[in-house]
Amino acid sequence: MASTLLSKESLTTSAEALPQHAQALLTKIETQQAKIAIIGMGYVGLPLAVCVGKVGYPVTGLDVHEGRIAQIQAGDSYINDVTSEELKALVEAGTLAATTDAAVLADADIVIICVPTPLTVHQTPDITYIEDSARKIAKHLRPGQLITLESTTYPGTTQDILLPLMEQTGLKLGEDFFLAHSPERVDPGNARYTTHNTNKVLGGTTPVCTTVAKAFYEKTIQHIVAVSSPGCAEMVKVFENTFRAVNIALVNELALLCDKMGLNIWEVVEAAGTKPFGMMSFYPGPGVGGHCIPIDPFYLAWKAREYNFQTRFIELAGEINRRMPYFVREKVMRALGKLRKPLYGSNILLLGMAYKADLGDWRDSPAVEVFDLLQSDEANVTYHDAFVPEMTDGKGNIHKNVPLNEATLKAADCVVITTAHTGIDYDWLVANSPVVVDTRNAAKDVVDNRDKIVLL
Ligand code: SAJ
Repeated sequence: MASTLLSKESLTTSAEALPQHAQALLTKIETQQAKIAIIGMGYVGLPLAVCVGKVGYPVTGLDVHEGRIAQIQAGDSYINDVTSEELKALVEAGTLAATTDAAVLADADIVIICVPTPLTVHQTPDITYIEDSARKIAKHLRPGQLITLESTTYPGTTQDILLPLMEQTGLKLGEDFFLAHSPERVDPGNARYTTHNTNKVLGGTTPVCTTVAKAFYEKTIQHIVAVSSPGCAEMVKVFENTFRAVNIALVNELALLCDKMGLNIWEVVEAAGTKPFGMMSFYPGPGVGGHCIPIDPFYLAWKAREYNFQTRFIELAGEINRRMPYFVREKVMRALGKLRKPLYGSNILLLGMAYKADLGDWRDSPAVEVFDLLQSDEANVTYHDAFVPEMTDGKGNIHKNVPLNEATLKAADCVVITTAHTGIDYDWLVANSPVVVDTRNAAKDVVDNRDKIVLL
């Protein structure tokens, strides 16, 4: 596979300069004898395990959830981007195994950390999963091992948190063990860009570490981009997602302004998108969900405060994006008002609970926040999402997916499109609904009954 070297000093000059354990590990990598362990069998770790297994490396998935381990062992995929067929084939071939037992780390030549990095209730980084994984690795650390952190985190995590835990074992960085950061770039549900063909950034804590990490990742992923340090690699990832969060917030702010000016933000964005250069299209919505965009920028904002630096773009973007569910509630109130109906006691059907189209992940979804807000105004709220059989609202109450049919539409005083799932007949939906608040412009191709559609 190919690779780009963005910094000449990031690699050693030649093979003979490599310490013995590095040379031994390179040989295992080249001959596909290297045993891989991946900690965290989620939407990053499981696709990576399958990708690595397909190349021919023996790979063991490690997770704390017994149920996930059982599903992997049964060849039953719980991740959209991994088919049960490909998973089962690797398990039955003995290439891919799964366990909750961290003792397997002692036998691994390469350990990859793919655990969640959420925020605490106070919007500060929660790296307890990374620290827990690092302690398990350190406990079993032996000469000849490469450790790479893929979880998205603030610049400095690999250098300041992982490295000391490994060095406490007495083993020497760059001689006995090798450490790098290589941020995951998984886009759940994206059939075009997969783990295998998405360019992969990596930065080793020493040039030897980069050399070893690059040798492995090149075997698995089409294109590697080597940078000068793990801190640079960590910053690359949070920059990518901050770029996205800020631009989504910009278009959300313009949606709020266009609402006041009587302009159609969707028309504005579509027309601006015809500019063939210097423009990138983002779309307004009911808020920003998922485990990346609403979270990653705040890892950077938190770290920046250590340098007495206020990341105002990040704070403002977060403020605007968090405001959008409230704007949706206002649009629903105004739509009902036109029908002389109060929000109180009205029947509201939300169409879509997932945080983005055509997948079932509803955690951190803005649709849940819209659901909670409308419930708090004592509307009778139900939802339909074929990808989400049930969900838990902000108060911990469980709600089941209701069928989407003429009866449920007729029973509704207002339908709110919160996720733009494909496969829905929006012409039929609008024709059979009293009014539709469309927060995603999902019904953009509907011609008849346009007067029933209220756009964000
Ligand atoms: N959203 C908008 N307007 C937009 C784009 C997204 O409101 O123009 C909303 C989505 O509805 C969703 C949230 O933002 O609620 C996040 O959407 P996303 O498309 O960014 O999807 P994610 O969260 O799955 O982001 C992943 C990220 N991948 C990694 O972190 C490796 C992100 O970096 C990718 O850019 C993104 O997929 C992608 O491009 O789809």
